[in-house]
Amino acid sequence: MTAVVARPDIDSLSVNTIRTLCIDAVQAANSGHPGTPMAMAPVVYELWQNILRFDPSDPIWPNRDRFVLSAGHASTLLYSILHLTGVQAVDTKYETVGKPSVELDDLKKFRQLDSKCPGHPEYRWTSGIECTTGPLGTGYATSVGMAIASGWLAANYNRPGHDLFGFNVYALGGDGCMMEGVASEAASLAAHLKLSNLCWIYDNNKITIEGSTDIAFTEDVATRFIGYGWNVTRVGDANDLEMLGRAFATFANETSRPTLIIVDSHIAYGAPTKEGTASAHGEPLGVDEVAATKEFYGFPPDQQFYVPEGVYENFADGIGARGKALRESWESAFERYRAEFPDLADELDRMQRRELPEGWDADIPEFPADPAGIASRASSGKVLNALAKNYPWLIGGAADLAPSTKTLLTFDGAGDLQADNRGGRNLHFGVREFAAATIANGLAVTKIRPYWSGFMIFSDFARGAIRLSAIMEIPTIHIFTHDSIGVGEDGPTHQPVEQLLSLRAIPGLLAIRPGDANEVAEAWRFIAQLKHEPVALILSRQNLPTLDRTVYAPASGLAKGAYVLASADDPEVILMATGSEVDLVVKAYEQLTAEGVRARVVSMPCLDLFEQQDQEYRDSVLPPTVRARVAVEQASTLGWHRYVGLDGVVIGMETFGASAPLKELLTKFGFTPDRVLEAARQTIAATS
Ligand SMILES: Cc1ncc(C[n+]2csc(CCOP(=O)(O)OP(=O)(O)O)c2C)c(N)n1
Ligand SMILES: [Mg+2]
Repeated sequence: MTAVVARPDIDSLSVNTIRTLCIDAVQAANSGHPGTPMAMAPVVYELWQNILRFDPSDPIWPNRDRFVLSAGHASTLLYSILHLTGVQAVDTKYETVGKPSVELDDLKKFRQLDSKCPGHPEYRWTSGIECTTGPLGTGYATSVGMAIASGWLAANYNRPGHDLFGFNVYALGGDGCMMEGVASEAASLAAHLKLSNLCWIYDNNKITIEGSTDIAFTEDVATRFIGYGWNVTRVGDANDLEMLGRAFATFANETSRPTLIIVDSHIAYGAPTKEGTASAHGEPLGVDEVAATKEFYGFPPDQQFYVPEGVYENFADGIGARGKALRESWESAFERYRAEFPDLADELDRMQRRELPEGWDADIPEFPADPAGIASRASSGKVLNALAKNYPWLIGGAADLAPSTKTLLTFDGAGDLQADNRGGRNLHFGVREFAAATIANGLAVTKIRPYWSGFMIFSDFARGAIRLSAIMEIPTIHIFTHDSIGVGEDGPTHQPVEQLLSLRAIPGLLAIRPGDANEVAEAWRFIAQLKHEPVALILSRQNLPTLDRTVYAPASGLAKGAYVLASADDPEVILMATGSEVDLVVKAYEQLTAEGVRARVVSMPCLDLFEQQDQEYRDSVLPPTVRARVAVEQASTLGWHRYVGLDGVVIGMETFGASAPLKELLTKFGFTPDRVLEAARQTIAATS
């Protein structure tokens, strides 16, 4: 049972209101975790009411401080504070719609279908939620991206006398967040970048689901973070608002390190009933315990979702008034800035709405036909540079593989993002794929356009963040090179097999695997214009011939996901492929055509996009009457039967790859013109 200061002052009354709202929401849902919200209520109260530069009446004001609830299972804590502070709902056009983001009715429907209070906080669904959390550790890591974004915006857009940007980022996590590797990766990078605008609060309650942290987590967290280079401070009692205030002041005064505030707390179980304390960690309290707990707080035991008189007013007078004044003064500062720097202000406006700058695509190259060709990672590097030059807020980097992924921006002024150059456009994530993707998401929710890159095989390491980008509907660009057994000698540990399929399986993520340099150019043209869809751009290590587009259809067909490259009238067989295998099916098509077989060849760089096209278009590319079909892809065959049907043939990977020169691998695994021709004849025979 949490020791509560039972004075009926407005601070405790407000804290206890947060607590009882959380208790009631969890009880109504009969599911969820009330303990942590109860214990952390004073922390969130102190931060929101007295520290956070946030205006509930405009929760998307660009220079607001960010609050991330990394312990997403404590979501009722966030919903309660959004409700009590009166945070307003914002629509997809970035307009406030004149209604609260979270109403009491939403809290009453916690975890029910369509409630604004889902089980875990969801970005874009409930205004005031800065990023989706729930997978532990990822909120912490995402907050690092937000803190980088704050410095980047300040470095690029502040001008003498115009301190437009410089917001702080707070993230609250628990033991689980501290155990997860992604938080460690991100913490290490945050210290390297000297992100003094970043404050993590750690609820050190020494308990997780299986019980005491003694069973699995006995490290000295403070020492670890001091080792990273963080400023570490401690608050001995989560209920001590004054000590919490002092800890936040320590953070505010720190100029060269991120700050970790370790808050010792005791997870709240309800007050004991006659039968004893019934609730276990992560369960509703139960009716009797709820009543006993409310009595302990001095609240009417039989009233639910009760907000005592004076509580809304207290928040309105505190964060409400302070936040509004800060936001209004920022807005008038921005108008003065706009008068002096109209072009920069225009960039900021566009950025906030995810619109592109004028002339963004002016330098996207076209590649001449070339049988020797160019690796798609290399053509991507050229296109990315041509695009980024005209798209100032497109920034990113690699997880220590830029020489391989070709993502380095090399034009004048691009610069490296480091502690002494916060406005640089080349990020160095280090060998930290999961943090790289998560930090990229943090940049994306701050409206900077991010990309990060690595080897396709290690997309698995980042998968948790890739799917979060899709859930959040943010346009993070995940770039993966070395996309198949085309890697050759590196062998099976480095040769993706099931990754392509698994990326395609993430709803809303567009997995794009271009077949030649001009498809790469079209891919980037398409990606640049996306506002709400994340992308996995999948690129080869090895050279791919550049198709002669006077013979084959233009690469702009990529925007439809799949398109006919060339076809006989009334084809009797369809050959389809993606990425490096497009060349193989093109060669087979030419051979079949020379033999008098009526063939069609289809490039399918993005199956997700193809599925979005109407039936008529899809049938025009793959006519249902043509049942002789061959699909070729150096990846798991799973999924392709949808396109080749019962009579078709899929040439793909059924096993792991092997370490050998590429040519030998192609023969071993059947990626040869002969094998494709044989498959074509086989399927024609089967269907005629
Ligand atoms: C990555 C991940 N793994 C597992 C879970 C399931 N889970 C939810 S809460 C929890 C325990 C969290 O303990 P802690 O972070 O200390 O929070 P507390 O229980 O103290 O509130 C776990 C394992 C999760 N949400 N995310
Ligand atoms: Mg805990």
